[in-house]
Amino acid sequence: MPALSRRSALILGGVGIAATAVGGTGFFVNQRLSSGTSPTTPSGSDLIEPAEIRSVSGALAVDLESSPQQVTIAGRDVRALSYNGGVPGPTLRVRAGDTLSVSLRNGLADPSNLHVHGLHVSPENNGDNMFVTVAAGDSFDYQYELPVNHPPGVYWYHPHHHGFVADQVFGGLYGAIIVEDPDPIPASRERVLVISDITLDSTGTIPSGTSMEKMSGREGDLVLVNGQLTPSMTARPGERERWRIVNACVSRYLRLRLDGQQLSLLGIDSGRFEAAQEVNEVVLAPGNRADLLVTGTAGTSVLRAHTYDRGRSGGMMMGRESFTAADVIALASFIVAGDDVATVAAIPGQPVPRDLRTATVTARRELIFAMGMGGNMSGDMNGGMGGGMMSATINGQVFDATRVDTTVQFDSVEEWLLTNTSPLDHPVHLHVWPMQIIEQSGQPVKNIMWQDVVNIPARSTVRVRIAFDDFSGRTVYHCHILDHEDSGMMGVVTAN
Ligand SMILES: [Cu+2]
Repeated sequence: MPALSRRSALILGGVGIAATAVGGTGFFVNQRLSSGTSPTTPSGSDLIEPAEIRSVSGALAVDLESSPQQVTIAGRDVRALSYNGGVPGPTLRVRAGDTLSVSLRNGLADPSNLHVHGLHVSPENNGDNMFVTVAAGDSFDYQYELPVNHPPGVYWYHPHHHGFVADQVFGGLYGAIIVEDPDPIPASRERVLVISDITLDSTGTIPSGTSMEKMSGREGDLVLVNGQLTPSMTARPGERERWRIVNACVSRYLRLRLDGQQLSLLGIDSGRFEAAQEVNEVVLAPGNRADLLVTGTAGTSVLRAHTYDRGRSGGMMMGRESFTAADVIALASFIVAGDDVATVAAIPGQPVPRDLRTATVTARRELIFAMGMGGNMSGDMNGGMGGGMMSATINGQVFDATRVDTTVQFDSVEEWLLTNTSPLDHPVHLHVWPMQIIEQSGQPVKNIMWQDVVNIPARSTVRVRIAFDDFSGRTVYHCHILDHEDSGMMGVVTAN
């Protein structure tokens, strides 16, 4: 099977081709477009990165305004939601020990707030406080003090007001946060790739999800990189690039491949590996991030999202029976040409990650993530899924901001068994404190794996350990399929 030429990659990434067979192994399906529409900009335009704002002398102060804006997405004029006029919002670059101050103005018609996803900062007061409501038209000043030993890596920000999260993120509200390395990792170029998905109707408006879409977790028709449809990147052979990848999709899992190129994974979320790992693919659940090194090999490669099976509905209510989509989606092209570049310097060794497998555990508990009929067909459930037909619960309960579900002892290590009884995967996110994955489906994990979004496959279990240190206070854990979170699959945890 011949390699995809740049031209065919552009065509495949473009419009109007429903499906093109590739080598008989399957179908390479073009991104779906809403019927009756066609983008005005050809794909393959250069990747544009979000504006960047860097901390200076230990401080970064930024004004963020969320508002409905006319923006260009996938080459079309679209009415979307935006931070500071862009989709994504600006990239915030900070260092361990910095103070990040964000003055959020909510220019939306609905309540909102801000979550700095993955940052190890206080959840109290004007920190990463999930109980803050910023009403339409109001402002709120957040201040985040990063510890001096804050892990470097890729983080992100997005709204987190219960009941509105999926709509606001799907609408375009997300941006990257980079915590720089104390010792730089040599790379010829750094790129921020915020991957999101979106659906546009014929008028360039983002439709609100149907109740069926919300039940399964909505997936947009278009998968974008920095708001662009199949942009292109160029490099020279031998160049080592550093890609900061964010999965900002509301529900879509990304099984990313860049065949033909050498990929080396520095870490996932705040979990930096002791040594970079050579990989063929990277799977990111909604909310996960990858810190990836790409060393250029001459030729054109296509960054693709391959199929990922996140389960089956098994129920008559679901819009789709299976989420094993046949589609392989082209996200971007990577064109490596020109003279070879001299080999770049070696990657400096990274600290040995903390390992809680030998820690003293003060408490063990189980969280059961379940979906099902709510047992109340009258439509007055708290779930907010419409019609009151579906429940998305943790330990049998939907979210209640006035209830504390889990009280942990500050400065202790706990072991949590995360159990998913439902036929769909749930990516579980705990704020403030990252989780070390120690067991998957009853099998011990050999490597030291730290993540802040941990996928619990359908009808499966994952065991994690958590060190509730550095910050006390009240925050949340929830499913990062944001439609599930909005429907109630979220709980409150207090460390004190
Ligand atoms: Cu879920």
